[in-house]
Amino acid sequence: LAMLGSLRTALQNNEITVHYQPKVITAHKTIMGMEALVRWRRNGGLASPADFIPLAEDTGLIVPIGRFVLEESCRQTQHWRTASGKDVKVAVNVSPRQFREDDMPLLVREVLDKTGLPPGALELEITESVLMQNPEQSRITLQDLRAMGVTTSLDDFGAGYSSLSYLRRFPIDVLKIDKSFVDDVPDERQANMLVRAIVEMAHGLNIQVVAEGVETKDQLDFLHKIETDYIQGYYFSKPLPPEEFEALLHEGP
Ligand code: G
Ligand code: G
Ligand code: MN
Ligand code: NA
Repeated sequence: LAMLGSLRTALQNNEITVHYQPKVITAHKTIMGMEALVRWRRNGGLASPADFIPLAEDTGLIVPIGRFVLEESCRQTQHWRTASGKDVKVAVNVSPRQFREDDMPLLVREVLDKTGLPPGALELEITESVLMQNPEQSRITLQDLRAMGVTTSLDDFGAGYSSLSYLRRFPIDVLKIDKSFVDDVPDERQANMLVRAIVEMAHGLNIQVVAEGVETKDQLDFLHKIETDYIQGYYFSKPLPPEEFEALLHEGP
């Protein structure tokens, strides 16, 4: 309850902030974009979204917080694109409740117009559970987003009750292979087989693949060998505050 009280005032007190984790092109090791990850400056530390997103989701506070994260990360990304001349793209997590808002695509349109970010430089990350709970509305929302030129990725793929049929039934552009699979490559044969099959299948459906939670060179080498398009994980960088991400972007090739 104490947390709820302070979460209600977090936005107006400028306590909500966004960190960025690079996504790297596996074949070239160059940064293609980043995932925006919300943080809450609280009691002198940084609260992790795992601790407050569920509460925000239950109370509806996720709607204004999500709107802030979307606008802030689009604004920041467009600034970096102009300042660096690099064609980077930002991926923003959208919670189930946010995704179900009727005017979600309209909000996205407004944020793109306001920040000047081209639609193709925005990706929205959703989870399978959203599609499961609300297939009809989800399809319409995803189609609206695609018509706008915004791409969509399926986060934590394989962690839940994944159904391959989603990939055929919904307009999804990218799969993010859950860290729990990535953790077990290249040492466990079954994980290797699964990840390889996911990548092949996705490519067959014209879907790109990101591996999440990559921490070692051995994982990277395996994922490169099986042609995983993009890598995200501590091996390259943890999520960084904007100043540090900017430095990383400038030092890259
Ligand atoms: O950095 P990590 O602790 O950042 O994130 C933990 C979880 O919180 C992840 O599952 C991530 O998808 C989720 N998350 C991070 N940022 C956001 C956000 O802005 N909105 C929503 N809905 N979830 C987020
Ligand atoms: O659910 P989602 O995929 O959005 O969650 C991303 C979460 O994973 C964030 O909490 C982020 O900080 C964390 N993360 C990103 N890369 C790594 C990694 O290489 N190792 C670990 N342990 N966590 C990671
Ligand atoms: Mn995510
Ligand atoms: Na994710």
